[in-house]
Amino acid sequence: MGNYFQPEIECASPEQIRSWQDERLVKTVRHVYQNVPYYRSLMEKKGITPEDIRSVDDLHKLPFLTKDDLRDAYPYGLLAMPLSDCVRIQSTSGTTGRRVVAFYTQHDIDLWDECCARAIVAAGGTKEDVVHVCYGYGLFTGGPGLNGGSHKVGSLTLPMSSGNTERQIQFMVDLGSTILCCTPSYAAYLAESIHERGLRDKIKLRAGIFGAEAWSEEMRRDIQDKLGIKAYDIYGLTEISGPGVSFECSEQTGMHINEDHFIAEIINPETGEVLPDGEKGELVFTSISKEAFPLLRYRTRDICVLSRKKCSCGRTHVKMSKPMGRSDDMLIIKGVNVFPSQIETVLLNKGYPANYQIVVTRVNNSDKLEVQVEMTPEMFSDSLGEISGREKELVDALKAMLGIYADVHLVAPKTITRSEGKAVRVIDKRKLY
Ligand code: DLL
Repeated sequence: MGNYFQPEIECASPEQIRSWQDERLVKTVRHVYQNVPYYRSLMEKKGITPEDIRSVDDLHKLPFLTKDDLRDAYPYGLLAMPLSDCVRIQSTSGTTGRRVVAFYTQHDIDLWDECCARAIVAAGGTKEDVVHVCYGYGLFTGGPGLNGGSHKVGSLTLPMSSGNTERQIQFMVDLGSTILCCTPSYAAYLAESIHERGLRDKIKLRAGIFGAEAWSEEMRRDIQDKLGIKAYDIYGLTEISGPGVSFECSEQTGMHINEDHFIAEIINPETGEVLPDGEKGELVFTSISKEAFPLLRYRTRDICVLSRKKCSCGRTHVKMSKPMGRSDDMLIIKGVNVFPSQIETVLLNKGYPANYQIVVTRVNNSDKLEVQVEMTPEMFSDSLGEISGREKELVDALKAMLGIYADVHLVAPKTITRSEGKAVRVIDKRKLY
């Protein structure tokens, strides 16, 4: 238990961070080469040995690793420690293809908890806080990660898991929760439910730590206003440990990556070329402190930008922007690249709640984009003429943003299914044809 703002690490000089990275990278490469035949053969195919990797400057020589590699190697093929030294597994949801399973030694769990503790402290958390965790527990990393971080900080931890909104709100009121941890879509749903019950004055929340899915600045503002809190972003992925790979500080302008544990690169997703800081591309991570499941140059598919601009919080670790979508989330509709986040920005800017669904179909060999959007109760009481005027206004705004026509349907409040975990925003029916 303790103060997990660690200035000697989080505010270290770039030279110091670089020297940790050099040393830990060399050690990790040796570790996987010796203990993971899958890695050894990938490196041999590229004609390199651990001796070729002497510092971060040599990182580009290593092969990339993709989710397909993880699926090929399922379940034990990338394990770098004896199974008897592992104490935990976590896993991705596995909605497409085989699940990915990540292994942890006790050292790996401690490191992960520490990363989450840093995130909680950056959101103003202390041992006086009541941390309400309603990310799912179990194989998903959200619940266990924030739970471990909260313990390290010494806060009172409510391991609520997801679901049962009635009980969530009851505990929030009764136990005086001060920090809420869940997906942004569930935070929006909780905010809506708290308002409906007239309980806004009975809750003591002052901060939220929201991640695991894309959310826009507009959605942040909406949640902050409705709950009267400051909402912080947190990012991570199961393969690299879970939440806490990066987190926001009070500046709210991007997430500091824990560079003493992870090296970040941005690459051109088409060519694999490494891009300079400030350019948009695919985020690639190399974990340099993990024992059981260290990954070298893992392609996340998340598209973002890195920034080394000085941060007012004093932390020196590089910041990543909010992911602007995943390269595999991008929809190609009528030949045009469409990110769901672009649609969300238009809707929230026009005053709609973040309850929407994007449906893509193919009619007569042509793609059709439909956007179903919930109205607020006030809009719902408008006349039919006014509602169709609103639909037309949204069609125009979406055309201006995307460059293509979208069929817009305004639907009654509460029609679109609420999510307790990651929201399902896109239904691409073309995959069924
Ligand atoms: O979502 C880990 C996590 C749990 C992060 C709780 C934050 C909070 P996975 O289920 O493996 O792990 O999904 C990882 O989710 O590659 C991103 O595409 C997306 N993602 C995670 N955090 C964010 C975020 C967890 N803050 C995938 N903003 C990642 C946008 C995010 N996308």
